[in-house]
This record gives sequence, C-alpha cells and structure tokens, in this order.
Amino acid sequence: MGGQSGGMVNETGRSLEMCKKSVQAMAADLQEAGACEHLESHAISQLKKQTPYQLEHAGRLTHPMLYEKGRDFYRRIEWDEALERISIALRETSANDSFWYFSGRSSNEAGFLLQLFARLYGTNNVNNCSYYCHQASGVGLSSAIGSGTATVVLDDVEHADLVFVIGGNPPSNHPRLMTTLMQVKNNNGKVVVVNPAVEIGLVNFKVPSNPFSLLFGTPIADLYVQPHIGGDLAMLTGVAKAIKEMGAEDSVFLQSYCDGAEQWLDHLDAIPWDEITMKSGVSEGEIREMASLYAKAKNVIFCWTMGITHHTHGVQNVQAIANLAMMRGMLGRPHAGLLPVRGHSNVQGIGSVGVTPKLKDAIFNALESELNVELPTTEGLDTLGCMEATDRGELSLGFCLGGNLYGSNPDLEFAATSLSKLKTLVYINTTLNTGHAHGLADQTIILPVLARDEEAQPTTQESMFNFVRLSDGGPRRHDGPRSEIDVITDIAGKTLGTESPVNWQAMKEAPNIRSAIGKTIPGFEKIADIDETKSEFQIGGRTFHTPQFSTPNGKAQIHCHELPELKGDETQLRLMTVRSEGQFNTVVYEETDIYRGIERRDVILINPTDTKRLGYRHDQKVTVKSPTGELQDIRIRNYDDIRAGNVLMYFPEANVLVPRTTDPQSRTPAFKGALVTLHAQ
Ligand SMILES: Nc1nc2c(c(=O)[nH]1)N[C@H]1C(S)=C(S)[C@@H](COP(=O)(O)OP(=O)(O)OC[C@H]3O[C@@H](n4cnc5c(=O)[nH]c(N)nc54)[C@H](O)[C@@H]3O)O[C@H]1N2
Ligand SMILES: Nc1nc2c(c(=O)[nH]1)N[C@H]1C(S)=C(S)[C@@H](COP(=O)(O)OP(=O)(O)OC[C@H]3O[C@@H](n4cnc5c(=O)[nH]c(N)nc54)[C@H](O)[C@@H]3O)O[C@H]1N2
Ligand SMILES: [Mo]
Repeated sequence: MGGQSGGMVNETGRSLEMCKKSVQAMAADLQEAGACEHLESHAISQLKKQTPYQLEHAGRLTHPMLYEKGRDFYRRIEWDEALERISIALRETSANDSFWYFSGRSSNEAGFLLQLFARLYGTNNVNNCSYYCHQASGVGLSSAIGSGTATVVLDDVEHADLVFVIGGNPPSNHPRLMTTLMQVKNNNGKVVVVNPAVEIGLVNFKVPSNPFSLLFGTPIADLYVQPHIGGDLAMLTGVAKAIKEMGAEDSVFLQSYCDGAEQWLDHLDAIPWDEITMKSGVSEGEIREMASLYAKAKNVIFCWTMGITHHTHGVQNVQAIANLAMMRGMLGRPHAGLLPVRGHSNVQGIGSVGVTPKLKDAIFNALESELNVELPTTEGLDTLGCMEATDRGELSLGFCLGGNLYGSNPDLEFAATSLSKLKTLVYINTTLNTGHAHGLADQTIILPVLARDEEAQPTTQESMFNFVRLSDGGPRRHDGPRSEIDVITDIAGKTLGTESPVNWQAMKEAPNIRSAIGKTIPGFEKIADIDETKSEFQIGGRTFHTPQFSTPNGKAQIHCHELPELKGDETQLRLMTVRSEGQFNTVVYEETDIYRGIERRDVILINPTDTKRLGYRHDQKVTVKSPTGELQDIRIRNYDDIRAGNVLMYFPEANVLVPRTTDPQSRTPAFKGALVTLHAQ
C-alpha cells in the first residue's frame, strides 16, 4: 500500500537501506521540546556564538517566537498574535518587496500552496534551495534534452554495466545508492569514480543489509580518478576526445538524434591534449583508461552531485556529461542515461509544483484558467538575487518555509547584513539553526511546525526518479507545532481575505490541494485521485526510454565549451566546502566525520606535501583567508587522500570564506570553487 512507502521501499517495491541520516533526522525530530526555553534563556549575543550542533540540540520548537530589533532575547508569543503580525506585515508590504524561500523537505502540498499564495499576493520572488544545489543540473539537462531531471528509473541503474559517479560522496550522503552500486558490481558491472578526494566508502563500502559486505566490505570503484577541483569539464572533454580518437562514437545516434554533433566533434579534434591535462590535472593515460572502459560498456549511467554543480561552470559541467552520454548513444533507451543524485528529500517535488521564480507556461496558464485569476508576470528573483536585492534595501519582507537561508549562503557576513535590513522575516522551522541567531530582521518570527512524518494527513513527495509517493504522516511528538498546510492556509486566508479566488479554508484538506495540483501541474494528473487509488505513479514525459526528447525538434542538443582555467597560483589552495558524515546540510548531528576519520570540524584537510611546501605542520592552528573572509584557529589535518593543491573544509562553518561568485547560467554559487591562503597565527 502506498502509505508504507514514505522512504523504506523503493519504486520497484524492494525494501531499502534504512539510512543512518533518516534515523538521525528522526531522532532529531524526536528530541525533547526545549528550543523555546533555549531562546528565552540565551541572549542573541550568546546564540551567535553557538555552533550548529548546539543550536540543533536545543530541541524542538513548540511555540511561536518573536525577536524585535534592539532587544536582547526572543520571546514567546501566542499563535494568534504571530499570525496577526505576519498578516499585517504582508498587507503593509508591496508584494514585490517580499521574497519567499523554500527548503526541500516540505511536501508537494505545502510547497504548491505557499507558492500559490505568494503569486496571488503578487510576487514571483519565489525560489527554493535548489539554486544552491542542483539548479545547474536542471538548467544543463533542460538545455540538452528539454527536461531537467533524471532520464532513468531505478531499474535502469540496476541493469547498468558501467556507472560513473562524479563529484559526490554517496556513502555518506546517498547510502541507498550504494546498495544499487553493489548490485551493479554483483552483476559484474563496473564503477568509475571522479573526485579530487578519495572518499573511502567509494573504495570499499559496508552495505548494512548484507552480512558479508558488512564484515568485509564491497569493493566499489574499479577506477578512481582524482582531478583538481574544477577540472571535470576539461577531463570530460578529454574522455570524449579519446572516444573520438578510438572511433568508438555512435555516429548513427549522433546524426539521427542529436543537434550540434558535427561542430562538437571538430571542436574535440582542435583541443590539444596538453590543454586538457593541464586544466583537469588528469593524465592522458588515465583519461584514455576511462574512455576505454566507457567504449567497452553497453549500458552506462552517469550520476553526479555537488562536485559538478557547485562551480561557476556548473551548467557546462552537466552539459559535458550529457554530451558524453550522447556520444555513445547512452540516452533515450533503457538501462542507460543521466542521473543527477538529488539533495533534499522533496526538493524535486517542490520545484515540480511551481516553487520557481518563473512558472512553466503550462502551469501559469492552467492556474490562471482554473482559478480565474491574473498571476504576476514580473521577473522573479533567484535565491542569491533575493539576498542581494535585500542588501540593496529593495526588499523588506522575507518568508522562509524550512531550511536555513542564512547558513546555506556564501559569504556569511554579507548574508547576516543583508537579512538585518528586512523589516519582517518569518521562519517556519522544526528546530533551531544558525539563521535564527544571525539572520535577524527588525521583527523576526519563528513558527514551529510538524515534521512531514508527524502530519495528521497523508502528503506526497517526488523521488529523484520522478516517482510520486504518498506518505501516511504519523502521530505528533509534541504539542505546539502545527502542520505546514495549516499555517500557510491561515496566513493566506488572513492576508487575502474572503475576496481571494482560493478558498483557503477548503485547502486545509490535503485532497483538495491534490485536486488543484492534478489540474494544474503537467504530469501530476494522477495525484488528484491518489487518495482513492493509493496508486503512486511515475511522472510522464521525463524518463527517456526512446530517443525522442522534450526539445522543440525532439533532438538532444550538444554544447561546445571552452575549457576553464584551473583556479589559483602556488600560494593559493583550491577549497571545496563539503558535508561530513553526521550532518544534514547546516544541521550538525555529530561533530565527528566517521568516514574521513576526522574528529572535529574546525579543520582544513590538506595534502601533506602542501603542508610541508607552505611551511606548516600537522595540527598547527592557522588562519585561513579568502578574499571574502577569514577563519581563525583552524587546525591543519594532513590528509593523504586529497589531491595536492586542493583542500577541504566543512560547510556551513566555512561559508564565511566562500565568495558570492555564481555560475552565470544557473546562478548557483561556486561552493566548491573558492581560493584560500594559510597564515601562521
Ligand atoms: N548525510 C547527509 N546526506 C545528505 C546531505 C547531508 O548534508 N548529509 N545533504 C543532501 C543534499 S541537500 C545534497 S545536495 C546532497 C549532497 O551530496 P554530495 O554532493 O555528495 O555532497 P558534498 O559533501 O557537497 O560532496 C561533494 C563531493 O564532491 C567532491 N568534489 C568537490 N569538488 C569537486 C570537483 O570539482 N569535482 C569533482 N569531481 N568532485 C568534487 C568532494 O570531494 C565530495 O566528495 O546530499 C544530500 N544528502
Ligand atoms: N559552502 C557550502 N554551502 C552550501 C552547500 C555546500 O555544499 N557548501 N550546499 C548547498 C546545498 S546543496 C543546499 S541544499 C543548501 C541547504 O539549504 P537549506 O535547505 O536552506 O538548509 P538545511 O540546513 O537543509 O535546513 C535545515 C533546517 O530545516 C528545518 N527543517 C527540517 N525539517 C523540516 C520540515 O519538515 N519542515 C520545516 N518547515 N522545516 C524543517 C530545520 O529547522 C533545520 O534547522 O545549502 C547550500 N549551501
Ligand atoms: Mo542540496
């Protein structure tokens, strides 16, 4: 039955690994209430000194809390007062002076409702955390195949005989994918990993559900390639060049189903090998080895994560992966294709149901005709765009459904200053995070909500394989938090009044929201009667098992790229800011990084040759500086597993150092593309 499948059963019905992170997240939601007492008993100046770990462990939020500028403390307020204050602030604000940020944990229903409210209120400044995450995948894939998500289903990956895992750390961040990779290996398939750091779980992984693997581990990577940070585009281009030189391309596929192939093949011929090796940091021999594995394989899946998207050339990276897939006809048929490995549990669904600045034409038209309204046509701002407009004093009200907008930003000092210029900031959260301490407006209101598995009504979410699931929800663990749907409908009803074309009271019933989604979101028609049918479904038009793509002429598009220079000189180190085992984004559950064997977070992982070359020693405390900011008292951790010239620090603490430089096409910050220097202290 549908309701069982909130996450433990996959699309093919088999039971999945219970990932440790779900357990940690559940344990976090199970926490004692305590966050409100914590806010009442700690002055803002004290809260600002607390770590993400300390704030998260303060417990669950149970009461609406208010902070007013000039005060030292947050104070408790009643729900009525909180909702009234928010609705007054909204009515006093001109719609385009507001922004609406969504994280990716909320349900499709809550996401759809809140974006609809924001548009009827009058703005398109609606965006989600994907602008800091997979936006480059969405933009890159849409430019290549006309659809922005995975082209495959889980069954395809299980039948692959070669999987490329590029720029990700799935043992820690996507443990369920590891079970699939183990299956691929059991079928004599191969795995190629591309990562500047050797992530131990990608060399050998202990699959919890398999006793043999749990004891001895399962070898994963057949080939582990370590480019420099930012070197993937050059490396991928090199693999394509090698395939061309081997004559291993699928000319029929390129000619029949792709646009731009001829020009691209000429472009590959013209790029010299030494440019490729210099700009990637990967030798010609290794690139040819990758090409040779690729040429031998019949069913190939390319998956990637933030090592690909968090760059100023993130979209180009994704296009280069798509080019490589097209080159050997690994698109538009079963058991082969492209798989961006997703971030938040429902970030894809949130995007599908309209949480984007620009609505797809079909959604826009359907909403206007179904609701008999006119929606705003102004150009909405992306996430960093909202932060920058706020900093310029152009926006005065922010509304955040989940997440930690402050903590997920590059350039944290800027982020705090920007948010402090708002008149009103509303946070809808389950637990405390650094945003509640540093991201403060004239009036900051925190509303406590139920986690998705505590919802009284079933809600839906979308998997990275474009599959819509229905989750049962479950019993609430605390008195006090309300459901996101309740909170949104209350605020919308109070603000837009009885004139509103939407009956917000009726929208408190999730089936009514689903009925509206079914009528307005293409591919989601079956959601309208999922309450009766209980039948979860695959969204149409996204999985490509035939070479007919969603582009205007049905062909896939190949893109040519200039290869970006590797960043930095010998005095600088290329910095990637990444997650550890034991955190979920800005929420830190454990300070220890079990996989990398690092016991604390105020560290910089650096190749011992760099430590020596720069005149430092292991465990020395240094100041790390970038043009954006600096962090003192950072301990050097000699780490053989990172490619020399590159360093690793933990997100979100290291965001002080990350500049606001973005990929011009996707507006994703280069969270993996900072340059830093070390200084003795
Ligand atoms: N446990 C846990 N699970 C999570 C999350 C979490 O915080 N904790 N977050 C969720 C979210 S929102 C997301 S988006 C995903 C993130 O999943 P990942 O993308 O796996 O997360 P990151 O820690 O950002 O890891 C990036 C990986 O890319 C590598 N890398 C960095 N720069 C480059 C580069 O230039 N090229 C290449 N090839 N590799 C590079 C790093 O060494 C690291 O292994 O995980 C999701 N799952
Ligand atoms: N330097 C650097 N910066 C990065 C990244 C990086 O790799 N490096 N990664 C980027 C990426 S990929 C992402 S996705 C963003 C993450 O950006 P966000 O999604 O904004 O941040 P999270 O840390 O996931 O949000 C955590 C908060 O969500 C709330 N929460 C949890 N569950 C629920 C729920 O069910 N409902 C509600 N309403 N709230 C809930 C909790 O209060 C918690 O404090 O950060 C980005 N920033
Ligand atoms: Mo993400």
